[in-house]
Amino acid sequence: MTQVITPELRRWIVDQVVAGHTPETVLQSMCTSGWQEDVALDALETTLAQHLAEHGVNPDTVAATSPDPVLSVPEPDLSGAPGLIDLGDRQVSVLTTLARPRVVVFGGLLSNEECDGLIAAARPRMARSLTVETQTGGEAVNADRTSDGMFFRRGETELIDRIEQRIARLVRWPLHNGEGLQVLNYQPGAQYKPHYDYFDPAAAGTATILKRGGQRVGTLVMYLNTPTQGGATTFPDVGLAVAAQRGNAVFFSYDRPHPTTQTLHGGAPVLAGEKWVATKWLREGEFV
Ligand code: PD2
Ligand code: ZN
Repeated sequence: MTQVITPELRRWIVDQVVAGHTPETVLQSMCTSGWQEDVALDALETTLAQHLAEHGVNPDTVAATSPDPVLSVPEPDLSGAPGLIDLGDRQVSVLTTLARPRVVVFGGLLSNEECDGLIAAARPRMARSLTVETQTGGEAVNADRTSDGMFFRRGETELIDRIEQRIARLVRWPLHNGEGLQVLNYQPGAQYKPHYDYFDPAAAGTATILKRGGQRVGTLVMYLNTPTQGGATTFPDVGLAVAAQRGNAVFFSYDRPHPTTQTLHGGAPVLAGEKWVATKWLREGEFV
């Protein structure tokens, strides 16, 4: 009997693994439901390799990392399900929370003046975005990110220092574990294809990158303007889209550098108007 690998089967396999089931368990389920073991194994391997390649992940990552939680992560204090969090200099609203992937959407993290101040300071320094290149440990232009970008140094200006201190209080994570703020500008048509923000443990350049503060364990994307159309931050594994609204922010954390965190995310194409964001990446240890 020939067994056909349908698109539905592929989707089911990916869903099982993304939900945290090991490939061995998925194989067992397939065999229990009548698949020949060698055909099932082939379908599983082909499907997962294809899925990982589509998302730019080295398949060795899956074998190289443990399924157990390994890292502590930043986390806002949401005990008592507050509608507002008082950060001393500003009250921030909690708009949406999701347990897995861990996602929290905040309202009013930045004032309009702070958003405009960041854009004005970043604008003269914008250049085609580079991403950290895990193959080499350096930086490279990435075709998956069609925005322009720049980095501020941590504490570079009074405005940046104030915002960084506020973020540290919001997610209860040391200021010194944060990378410098990155500002991105997307023109119509620009996007950031789905990716993971952690560094691929199996990539050759990762050891070098990790010397500066360890893994990334959390991301805060702050929206500095409201695009006319498009530009949401999307989480394809769970079908979530966070609208870009000036002053709001989306936070997500990842307790291991692994796709089971379901933190695959992207910036949807801007359809009309432009989009400005500032991203704060949080490391395990002090970022130097
Ligand atoms: O601009 C965004 O929405 C976005 C999406 C995905 C930003 C990032 N990733 C990032 O800065 O890592
Ligand atoms: Zn990202």
